Amino acid sequence: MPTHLKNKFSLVILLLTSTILLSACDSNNNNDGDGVDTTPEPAPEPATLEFEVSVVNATSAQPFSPVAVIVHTSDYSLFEIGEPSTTELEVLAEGGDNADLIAAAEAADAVLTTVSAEGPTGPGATENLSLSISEDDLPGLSVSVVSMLVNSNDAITAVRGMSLEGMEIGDIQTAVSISYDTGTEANSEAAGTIPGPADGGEGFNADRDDIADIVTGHAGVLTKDNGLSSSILSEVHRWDHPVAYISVMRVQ
Ligand SMILES: [Ca+2]
Ligand SMILES: [Ca+2]
Repeated sequence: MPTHLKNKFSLVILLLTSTILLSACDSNNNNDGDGVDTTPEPAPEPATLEFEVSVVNATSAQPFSPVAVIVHTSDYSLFEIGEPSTTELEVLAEGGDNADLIAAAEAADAVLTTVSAEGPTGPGATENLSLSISEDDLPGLSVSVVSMLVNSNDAITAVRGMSLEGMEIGDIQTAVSISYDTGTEANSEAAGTIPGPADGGEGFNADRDDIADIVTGHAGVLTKDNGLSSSILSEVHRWDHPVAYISVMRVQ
């Protein structure tokens, strides 16, 4: 081969070798040969959903004890109609203290989170409480809400298991909430037995002296103005209709 051709041939070999080496280097860039970088992206953080729970006290003279909100799956229930109350619900229903109920809920596998109002909610007032829930936890989740009518022996209002699934931003669900008798204390209305401002009497008592030791719809109160002379209550403490509006709105 003439010298000038030999030099040209060497140059071609050198260029080819360089191209192969560069190609080899490129294979470390995960472009699969199609120019698209396939390096795995870090998984996105799950979105945080925000809900607001509102409780409107629709009574004339029954302050609500600090509202308790529990977010849970279908394996949790505040109570069952016709079944005995738990002791922690009895404590709430007779004295307005939700600490035991919240603690028991927090210890349950089926409960994701709880929130408590910081104080009572007066007649005509509204309590608003915020909930933050990871989007990944939403499937199967419901919210339950409970509070005592404090000028009573053991009356509560509650919503049990309002589903959060499928709620879009701006969606609102509202329950017209009735009252329940927890069946853990006789409805004597007697002085010394009612913890609210109408009496300032006893709260929780472990005795169960009600007509039946089961949770039922509440029959309301009689009061001294309606013939029960031993009652510490007057007609303003009565109710014969639903006692609360309980709403859940998704805000984020
Ligand atoms: Ca009762
Ligand atoms: Ca009791």
